[in-house]
Amino acid sequence: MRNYLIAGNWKMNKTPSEAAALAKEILPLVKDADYRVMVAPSFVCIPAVASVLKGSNVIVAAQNMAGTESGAFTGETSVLMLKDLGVEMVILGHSERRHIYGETNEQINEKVKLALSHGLSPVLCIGELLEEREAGKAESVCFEQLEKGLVGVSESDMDRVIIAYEPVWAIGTGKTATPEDADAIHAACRKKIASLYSSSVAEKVVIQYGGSMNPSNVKTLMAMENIDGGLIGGASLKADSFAELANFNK
Ligand code: 3PY
Repeated sequence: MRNYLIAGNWKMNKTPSEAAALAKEILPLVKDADYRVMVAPSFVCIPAVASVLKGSNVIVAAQNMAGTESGAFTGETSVLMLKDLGVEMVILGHSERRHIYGETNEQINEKVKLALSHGLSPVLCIGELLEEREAGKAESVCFEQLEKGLVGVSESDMDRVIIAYEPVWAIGTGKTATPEDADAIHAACRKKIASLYSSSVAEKVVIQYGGSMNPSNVKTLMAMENIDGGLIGGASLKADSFAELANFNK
């Protein structure tokens, strides 16, 4: 059984004091979760959230980071700063970063390698646009994002890489891929990873589903063979619904 990960992507929501309050509310509700639980507040909320979650079972992640360690990069946040705050994971290549801010596969790959070299686990997001799905290109888009995002990542580092499949048309729209459709892409990505690395890496790699996962669809999604967790947007902003997701198996 893979090391499932239920993760909240809080995006650009909550002030530091609101984020700390949400973390406080979540903590007792997920303390007995059977799987890994992670939250990703915005950069400025990380110190407040990390201090609430210190020593708990909830992992603190960032939603992005710079592709370089330090220097003249106004407005950017470095992996060193994140590590110093106790961040253990970082979401990279979210579709909002790719499509609103124009991040390329090459830039995302730099970040993936930098995160790994500093001991952080990257959550590499992949996923197709609606028009790409309709043109029958869902798999090929995901394969390209996977392949280019993982250039130079060694087989041993793959232990720390998490993949999040987020069909862009299902993000923040309330539309979810059917469990079967999502599982088919997850299975295809696993095969692709086997061809890039080995079947044992592919068998172990955690592939989360993201895109309007919520308490009413989590069980059917998580019942699929190749779905190993969720990267959750809106439903992670309320303690009770996030807790339901984290405890989906109870
Ligand atoms: C969503 O579910 O809206 C997400 O984008 C999660 O990252």
